[in-house]
Amino acid sequence: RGVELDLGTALAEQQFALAFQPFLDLSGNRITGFEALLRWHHPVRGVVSPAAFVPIAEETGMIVPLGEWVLRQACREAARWPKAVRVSVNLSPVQFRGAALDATVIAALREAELDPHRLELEITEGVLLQDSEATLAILHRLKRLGVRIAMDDFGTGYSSLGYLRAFPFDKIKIDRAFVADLAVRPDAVAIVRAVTTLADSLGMTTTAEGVETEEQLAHLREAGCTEVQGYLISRPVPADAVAPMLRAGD
Ligand code: G
Ligand code: G
Ligand code: NA
Ligand code: MN
Repeated sequence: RGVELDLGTALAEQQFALAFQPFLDLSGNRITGFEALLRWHHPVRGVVSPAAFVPIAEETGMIVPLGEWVLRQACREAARWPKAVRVSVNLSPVQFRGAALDATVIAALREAELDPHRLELEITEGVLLQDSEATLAILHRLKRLGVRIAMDDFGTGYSSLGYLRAFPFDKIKIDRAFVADLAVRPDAVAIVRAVTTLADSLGMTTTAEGVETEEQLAHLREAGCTEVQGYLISRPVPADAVAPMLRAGD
């Protein structure tokens, strides 16, 4: 398996980079943060999407050192931004096994001297499906530091309402499948409204992902969505494009 071997050398040879995609707050029309998205600049294959290598990194355990690199790099980048907006990092369920995750997060924050309130961790339902006692303990320790927790890809898979009550989420990311349907299916509008209402009553905010058209944006505004993210606002950009974007917002 070429990719397996490659991942180790790729880390050592610094072939990974982060791209950043902004969140736009709909009440103030301001950029309130960026999601860090991992990119592998392979010397032969070119840019490889995480969809192609994260599953393999999860199987081999490489996701642990790789995920640690992502956390440290995201915190370091964010500490240099001209505005104190949030940075959001995707976590794999595998990173929650072994309970060292909170120590890794604390070390990344300290090393970068980043305010913990500026870090947000995006977790998927896979995290909730495994040992929930241990996972909850880790999430609560992170929350006590001031780190924010977001539920990613909400509405796909088996996401249950019970999870929303049991886990300390600050934000729900509405999966792009619902956003894509907004202009074509009335039930998608109803679902998005229901999710924003539910989030509101639980004290959580909502972010709609994959927003590509003005029509989708109009529906999301009307539904009371807190933030949007997607190609309509900006594609993921290289790290050095973040500062100019933040300054342009003044
Ligand atoms: O950026 P892109 O659309 O190619 O991302 C594809 C998938 O990879 C998405 O599900 C995204 O959440 C995931 N992903 C991107 N960056 C990271 C990362 O740093 N860690 C993990 N675990 N997943 C990531
Ligand atoms: O699973 P997660 O939500 O983390 O996935 C993030 C991925 O979604 C990134 O790979 C990013 O490139 C992709 N993405 C971001 N905005 C859009 C969009 O407007 N449309 C589509 N189709 N994909 C998007
Ligand atoms: Na995400
Ligand atoms: Mn998502």
